[in-house]
Amino acid sequence: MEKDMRELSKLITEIEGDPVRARDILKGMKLRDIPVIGVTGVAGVGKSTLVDAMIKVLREMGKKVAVVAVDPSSPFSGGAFLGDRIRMKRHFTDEGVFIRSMASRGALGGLNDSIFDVVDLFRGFDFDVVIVETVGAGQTEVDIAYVATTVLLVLAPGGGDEVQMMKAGIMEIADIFVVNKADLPGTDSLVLSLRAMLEISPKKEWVPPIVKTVASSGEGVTDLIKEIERHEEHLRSSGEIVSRRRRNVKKHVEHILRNEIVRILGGHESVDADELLMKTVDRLCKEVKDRWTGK
Ligand SMILES: Nc1nc2c(ncn2[C@@H]2O[C@H](COP(=O)(O)OP(=O)(O)OP(=O)(O)O)[C@@H](O)[C@H]2O)c(=O)[nH]1
Ligand SMILES: [Mg+2]
Repeated sequence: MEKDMRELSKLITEIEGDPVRARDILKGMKLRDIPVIGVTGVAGVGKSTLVDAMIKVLREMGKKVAVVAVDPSSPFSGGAFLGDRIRMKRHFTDEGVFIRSMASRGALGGLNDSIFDVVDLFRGFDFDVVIVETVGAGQTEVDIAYVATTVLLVLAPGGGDEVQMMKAGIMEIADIFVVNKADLPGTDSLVLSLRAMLEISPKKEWVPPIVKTVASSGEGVTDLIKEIERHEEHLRSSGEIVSRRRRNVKKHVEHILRNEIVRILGGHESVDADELLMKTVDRLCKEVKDRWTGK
C-alpha cells in the first residue's frame, strides 16, 4: 500500500500539471463506482474537523478513504491547506487514508478542473470512499455537485450562514444539511430555519435530512455517515445515480474541452479559458450558421 500511495501522489502531481497526460493516465483504467462525498460550506464552519471525524468513523468500518481538500486562497498546490492538514494529522500514518490538498485555481487560471480527473484516479485505485472538501467561495461550491455523489452543506450557528447561502442558491445542491458546532448556542434556531426553508421548497423524492454534529468531539458523526449511506442507497434504488453520472460526465467533458481549446489556441497562463471557450463557441456557431445563409 505504501508504494501505491507514493505512486498515487506522483500521478496526481502529473494530472494537475498536464490535462493531456491526465487523459493518458486514466485511459484504460477500470473505475469503481464508489461514493464521492462533497463537503462544502463557508470558511470556519468546521469542515476539516468534520472530515477528520468522518475519516475516523469510516476507518472503524474498515473503509479505505481518499480525501482532497480544495484550497481557494492559494494559487499553488502542494503547500496549500496547512491548517487542514494539521487538523487531519492523526490519520497521516494510517495506510488506509490518503489526504491531498489542491489549489482551487488551475494552472490555466480557471477553476481547477483536474479535480474531475483526480477523483477518477481515486476510483481507479482501491478506495471505498472519496471525500472532497471545498470552501463555499463562488463557483467551486456549485461545481462540487458535478463531482460528488452526495453533497453535504455544512452550517454552523451564529454565522448568519442561512441567509448568505440562500442568496448564493447553494441550498439546492445539498443532499444533506449538517449543522455543525451543535454545542454552541443558536443551534436549534438554525435547525428550525432550515426546516422552515425545506417546508417551502419544491418537494423532491429525496428530502435532505438535517444532521446535528459536534465535529470536534465526534458527536453525531455516526448518524451522519448513516444518512450518507441512506442517500447513496436512494441514488441507486431510484436510478438517479445514472442521471447524475451523465450530468457529471458532461461537465467533465466541458472542462476537458476548455483545456483543449486553451492548449490549441493559447496554452498561455494569461489566457482566460472561459472567455476563450465562449469566443470559440461563438465563432464556430457563426461559421456554421453562415453556411446556411451562404455568406
Ligand atoms: N465549538 C465547536 N468548534 C468546532 C467544531 N468543529 C470545528 N470547530 C472549530 O472551528 C474552527 C474551524 O474549524 P475547521 O475545521 O478548520 O473549519 P473549516 O470549515 O475547515 O475552515 P476552512 O477550511 O478555513 O474553510 C476550529 O477552531 C475548530 O476547532 C464544533 O463542533 N464545535
Ligand atoms: Mg478546512
